[in-house]
Amino acid sequence: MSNHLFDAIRAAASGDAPFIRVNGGRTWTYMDALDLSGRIASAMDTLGIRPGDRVAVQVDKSSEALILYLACLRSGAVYLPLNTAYTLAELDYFIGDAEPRLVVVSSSAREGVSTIAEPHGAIVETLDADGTGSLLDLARDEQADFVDASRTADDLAAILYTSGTTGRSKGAMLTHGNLLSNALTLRNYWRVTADDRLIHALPIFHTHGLFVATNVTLLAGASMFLLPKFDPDEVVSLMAQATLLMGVPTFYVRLLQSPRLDRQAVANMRLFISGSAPLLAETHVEFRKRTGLAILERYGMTETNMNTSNPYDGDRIAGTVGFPLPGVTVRVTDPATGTEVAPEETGMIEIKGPNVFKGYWRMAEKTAAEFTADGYFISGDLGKIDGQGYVHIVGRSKDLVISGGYNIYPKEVEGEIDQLEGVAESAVIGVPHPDFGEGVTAIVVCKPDATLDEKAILGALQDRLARYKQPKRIIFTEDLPRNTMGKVQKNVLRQKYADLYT
Ligand code: MCA
Ligand code: AMP
Repeated sequence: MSNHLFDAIRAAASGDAPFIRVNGGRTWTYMDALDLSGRIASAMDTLGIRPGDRVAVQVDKSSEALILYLACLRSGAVYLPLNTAYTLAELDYFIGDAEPRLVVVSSSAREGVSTIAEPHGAIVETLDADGTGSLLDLARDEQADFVDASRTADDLAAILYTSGTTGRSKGAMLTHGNLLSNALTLRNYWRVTADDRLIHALPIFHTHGLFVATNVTLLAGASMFLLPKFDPDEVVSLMAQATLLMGVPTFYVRLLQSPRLDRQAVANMRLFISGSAPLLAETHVEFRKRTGLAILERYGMTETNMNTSNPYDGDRIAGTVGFPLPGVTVRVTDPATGTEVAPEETGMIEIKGPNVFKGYWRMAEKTAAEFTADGYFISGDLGKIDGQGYVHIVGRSKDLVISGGYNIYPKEVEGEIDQLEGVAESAVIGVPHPDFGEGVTAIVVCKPDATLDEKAILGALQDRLARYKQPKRIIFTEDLPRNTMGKVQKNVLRQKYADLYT
């Protein structure tokens, strides 16, 4: 029997070598991770989890949480990580849609989540940030020598939800083949070896921290310093022992605010990688001036893993996302006609390759709508390929805000605001923000005689939307600018409020 992704992870693992280093705490060897993942997989088997069953996980970052991901791969379950910021109202949709057999949450959330999960027939177990919890209690009594489930390249390894531009969130189905092919490509492209030590400060419920950072580390037999969250001071301190950092642009903006960041601090570091949102050219330039090192920017999506990367050896050009990765085809087409445009011309970025997902969970029509007739995934990002072959992202055709590397779909926030008593309509936009890249901003039109203020609206959103989706500012206005078709002109609003946070 073979398990497509986990067999490769097992083959790269050297038993005594360190895998996870917890700052000021325990070091987990690869053997330790194999042992605990085997026990957890056995415990899930005892609970009745079978290959193909979804396991939803909303827990704080910990070594055990990463090992739970490995246990799911081994048991053939489909791993479904959820942002810890999601409210119960948001969780309700994901659990109803994905119908997980098991939901793992922190013990403080157990009661609330059980009321949602149990009516859907899910079992609820716990895992806390300190590595304790009912799932681990069950695992302790189990055997470590679990027989890994048979999984082919085409079988699902994970479902990651991405918010929908026009309504409900969509579960992107990622296969063992998608994850393994992309991780091997990145490992080779970025020259990651067993000698590398990654500073892992990203959340582990998204592609960046889960697949890019973790799978690449695993497939290189490398190790990681696992931090509970990003803390610039701690990251600068760790650089003396580390070789690699992967982060969103906000990491680099905040690192530059540290007077401790200089050439000496990065003397041991081999590579700084940025992605998930545009890295401002000025951040790239400033970082190079301070450290002597050029940040390597790459471009990816939940649906496709990583698509392009600046080169390891050649010029890493600020404001570009580099070249298509080996095996990945990137083209730019005219959105009106679908025909490929000439170099330097702007159009829709489309992607094809073994990295591209299998489709949206139980949404065959939405899936079909996002692929071209010849099998390219339509990214929703607007860009161009220059004469040297570097890909540039110049905008988005999808109505999306990216704040600190998290995606926020305005439609979802507008839907919540529009339901409030006294609101006539709203438009949610992203405008330049010095820390988060874009700041979520709501422009609200009130009904006559309504007495709403910023505080009242923000208060009402508190339990409805995850914190990062909540607007940083609410602006009241008499009416929204519209084009002749009656569509709100968000570009006009973005221009008008461009200096709000600067
Ligand atoms: C936290 N807050 C945020 C964000 N994060 N608000 C807007 N955008 C955010 N990203 C809220 C907090 O709840 C808090 O609210 C206030 O803003 C300030 O919090 P702070 O302590 O400064 O935040 P933090 O905890 O330091 O987090 C900032 C962060 C974090 C480190 C940038 O958001 C982060 O780790 N982002 C990474 C996201 C990521 O991994 N994206 C990859 C997606 P208050 O104080 O008012 O309560 S994968 C992807 O995009 C594709 C595939 C790709 O290419 O990688
Ligand atoms: P997600 O839905 O979280 O997978 O976010 C994917 C989106 O993030 C892409 O479609 C891009 O719009 C954006 N993105 C990711 N990496 C970059 C980058 N290096 N530069 C600009 N945008 C990026």
